[in-house]
Amino acid sequence: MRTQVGIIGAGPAGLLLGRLLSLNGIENVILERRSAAYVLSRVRAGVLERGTVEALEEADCAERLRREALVHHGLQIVFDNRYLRIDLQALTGSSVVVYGQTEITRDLMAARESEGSPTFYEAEATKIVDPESDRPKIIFRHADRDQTLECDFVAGCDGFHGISRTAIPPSVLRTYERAYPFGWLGVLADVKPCSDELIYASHPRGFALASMRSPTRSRYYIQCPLDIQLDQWPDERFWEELKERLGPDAAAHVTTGPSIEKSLAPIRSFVAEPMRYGRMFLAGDAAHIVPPTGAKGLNLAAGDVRILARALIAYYKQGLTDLLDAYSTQCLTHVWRAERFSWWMTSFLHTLPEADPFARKLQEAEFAYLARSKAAQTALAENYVGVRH
Ligand code: FAS
Ligand code: PHB
Repeated sequence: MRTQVGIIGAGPAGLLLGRLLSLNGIENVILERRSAAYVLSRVRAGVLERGTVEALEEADCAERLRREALVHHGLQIVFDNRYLRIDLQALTGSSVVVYGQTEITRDLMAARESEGSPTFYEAEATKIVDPESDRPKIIFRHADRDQTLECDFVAGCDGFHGISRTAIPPSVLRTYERAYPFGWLGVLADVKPCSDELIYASHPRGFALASMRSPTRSRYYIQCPLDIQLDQWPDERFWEELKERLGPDAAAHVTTGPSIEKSLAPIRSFVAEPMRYGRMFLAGDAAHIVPPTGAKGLNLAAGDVRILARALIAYYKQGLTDLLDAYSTQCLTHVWRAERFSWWMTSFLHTLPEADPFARKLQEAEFAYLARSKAAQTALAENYVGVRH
């Protein structure tokens, strides 16, 4: 089997890249180890930067988003029950939209289906052969057979647990990591959100986040130890803990109800450099992970893909290689900016399990400075709404 660009992974990065390439007449094949239903069952990101919306517009996949997405001009920070609104629109002239990653995946899958480009589900890539040659190959297992996809380029869009990074020799690959001593317990419920805007809450018992997917569907998270068992967290216990941490004003507006999804996510910062090796390019979580506190993960993936799609289009349409050569450096500038912001938001708002009093006093000082400084609020707002790629 042969194509121009072999894409490993049908998450947002792989699907968006495939769409942008197909719209520009560049053949591509997507290999996804899971079923489409499984990919759609994962509940992940919720907040889109303007750049991500632009990418979906470019991909001609934003029609439903335009209809259903919620535009948010601000967000709330609650610190020990003290409320502070960050006016994103007034401080940056920009806003963010709330539209679930699941819906983006659904829209991109539907577009790919209608354009007829090949996607192999339950097809696990097991090896990338000769990534530094001009004829790299992807070995994959599908329908109980080992098969080979020959291509001009390989896009490793296979997430944190994918295989693409292993195609970079250990002598070349550099990784940077910080694991946090807590996770996020997330709940999705068909109940009215407690607020029109997101609430990021820091409480001595831990962090909490009130988000949403629509005016009738809420998405909530609480910081939790990494070793919890989901069956120790029945809905009632989750709702009580959430309300305690959000503070009395927000808690008074929390509508409880049965969870339709409940999951634990580990929190980590991770970057792999370089994001290119020969004709293999890493994009999205395959190259970097950020704590979801800054709502950057999906947006970084979209940013990588916009840059990679432009580079591949320039190669095939004009024979240019300069954008391909600049890909890793250009992406990593945005990646490290998002890593810093996500680390700062996480350190500011989460309680460390063995937090000493000094650490909590520093967080209190951070909040006090944010509350009185337009410059500090602007810095937060600029990073939250993100940069154009
Ligand atoms: P993905 O991981 O989404 O997709 C990679 C795909 O590759 C998967 O479908 C996988 O099955 C496939 N794959 C892996 N190995 C393969 C192989 N060998 N062969 C073929 N296919 C293979 N971001 C936010 O902004 N906000 C959030 O709240 C948030 N919450 C998250 C919660 C969890 C539990 C996780 C894991 C991530 C969360 N993220 C969040 C980050 C998330 O949204 C990612 O940034 C986003 O999914 C990145 O998309 P991809 O890079 O496409 O990676
Ligand atoms: C979500 O809605 O899932 C969400 C929103 C903002 C974040 C993290 C997750 O920072």
